[in-house]
Amino acid sequence: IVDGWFREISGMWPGQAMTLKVDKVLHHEKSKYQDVLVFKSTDYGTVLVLDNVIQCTERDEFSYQEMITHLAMNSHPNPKKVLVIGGGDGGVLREVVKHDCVDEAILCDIDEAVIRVSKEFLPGMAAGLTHPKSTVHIGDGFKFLDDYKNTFDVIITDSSDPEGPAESLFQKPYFQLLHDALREGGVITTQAENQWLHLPLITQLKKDCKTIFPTVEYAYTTIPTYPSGQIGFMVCSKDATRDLKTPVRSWTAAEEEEKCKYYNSEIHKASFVLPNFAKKALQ
Ligand code: AAT
Repeated sequence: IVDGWFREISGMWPGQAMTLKVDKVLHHEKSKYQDVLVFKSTDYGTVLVLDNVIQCTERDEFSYQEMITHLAMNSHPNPKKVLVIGGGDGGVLREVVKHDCVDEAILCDIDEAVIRVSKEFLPGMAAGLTHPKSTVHIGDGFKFLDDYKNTFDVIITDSSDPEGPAESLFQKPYFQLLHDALREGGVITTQAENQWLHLPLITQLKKDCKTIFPTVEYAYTTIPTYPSGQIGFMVCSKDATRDLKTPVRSWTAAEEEEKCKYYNSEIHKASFVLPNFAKKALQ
């Protein structure tokens, strides 16, 4: 923070940096895994930052949390058992339990500090952590997954960027674990970075996924406070006949408006439509 502004400077997005005006620093600590900062911004509500990278702001988090969740959930005919890797703020769990068919939602985040500070400073997201259907584990997602075979209908990886504790969650062995932890017909989504900044990484990720899953697609959402204003998702299914671009379940228009601020079944389809430069790279 310099002169009252937080600047998101990182080698992962060279030569550019999102800048947010700080009203007040609410919390700052070094956890076992990362630097954890929470501040109140002047215009984006409360902001959670890990290792100097913005994880969420109260103003625009719904775009990311709704899309990473409902793209997977609505690509499965009847998800009952759902796992979230990462997502310690609770926002993805909050979205998962909007689906009445869900019996159990389990979350595994590596850092207890994220869960603790979210409960204190981000109650709108942390509500997902204490929902009656939710169970929270603290641990490395990679190691956690290794203990489960043929168990989950949907697995959502809401992870931080590949520099730091989430590095293994972007590599091929992790996707094999995801595949094996799914039941038949299972679906995954993962945080899959930005097409303007990380096209080689996304291309490699898609290639790796294709060797493991029969159906693999990249989708993206718009979000002002993530680098370059967008973030993508790798969406994969164990079912070769599943068309991930078309939801297999949808809420009524009235329900969609009540439940979601960003996601609807039209935007589900549209989020897979890529500009030519990305489409070509990901072919
Ligand atoms: N919904 C908020 C967005 C996030 S949070 C990413 C979470 O992943 C953090 O809580 C972090 O503690 C957790 N995490 C990192 N590594 C692991 C791991 N190995 N196992 C389990 N959880 C992990 C993502 C923001 C994306 C930012 C885009 N620039």
